[in-house]
Amino acid sequence: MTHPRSVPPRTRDLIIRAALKEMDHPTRRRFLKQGLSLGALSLLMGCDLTDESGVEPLLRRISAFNDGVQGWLFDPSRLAPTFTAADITRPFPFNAFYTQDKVPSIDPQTYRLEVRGLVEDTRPWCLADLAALPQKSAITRHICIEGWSAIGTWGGVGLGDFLNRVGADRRARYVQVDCADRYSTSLDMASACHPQTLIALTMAGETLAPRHGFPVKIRVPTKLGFKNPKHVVAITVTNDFVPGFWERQGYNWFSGL
Ligand SMILES: Nc1nc2c(c(=O)[nH]1)N[C@H]1C(S)=C(S)[C@@H](COP(=O)(O)O)O[C@H]1N2
Ligand SMILES: [Mo]
Repeated sequence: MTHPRSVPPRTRDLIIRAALKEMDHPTRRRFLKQGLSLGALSLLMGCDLTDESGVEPLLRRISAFNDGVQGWLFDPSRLAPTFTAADITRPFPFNAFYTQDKVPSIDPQTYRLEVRGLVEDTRPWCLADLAALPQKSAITRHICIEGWSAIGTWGGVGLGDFLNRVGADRRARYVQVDCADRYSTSLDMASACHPQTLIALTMAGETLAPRHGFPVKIRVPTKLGFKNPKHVVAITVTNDFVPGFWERQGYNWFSGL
């Protein structure tokens, strides 16, 4: 049996802070009256915290939308589900903050992927050089916060492998991604280096279609669709947090699945 006290103090504080942030006023008053302990919190939430397996459901309940706790819960060795060719969604839906006729048109000859920030090698990458790196692919599900999901095959370079190759400082907090259509988002370093996260160059075995992010999309199957930036023009390794396009509209930054 694991007592709540076995949770490290720093994490305990994080959980309690996260919980306080999520609580409405009457709940917060009750929680404060019972004392700010993890035991009181589990009682209040109606969760059984008699063993370690209770911690996750508790955390999910109190702070499904809290970045700090989601980051702490993220298990880099846990894989997003993969599917078979028969599961693939055709046609694959399009989504962007604009309509399809506004999809940016990018010249593959002059295109360069910029690499900036806390990296040793800031040489920009042309498409041929990216295509010459070891490639991998997976059939995964894309889930859009707007209420649809679809299954597709994305192929490309492992983002973690790429970050190692350019000598990225893996202790940095964020991998900031900027796009040709002025969209942006950022990933926590653990998600960026997750084995399924790709610098995607292909979809369904073919060059990415313009509407699906030509020439480069970051495919992150462990996160919601809006954390999968298309038409990527720059990757920056940084400790500076920049809220992305949808994060500025109030979407949760971590947005893990
Ligand atoms: N550059 C860019 N990337 C983007 C977006 C966008 O508007 N611009 N929209 C995001 C959202 S909300 C979704 S659901 C997916 C949609 O990708 P798809 O058109 O390939 O289905 O792209 C994501 N990446
Ligand atoms: Mo989305």
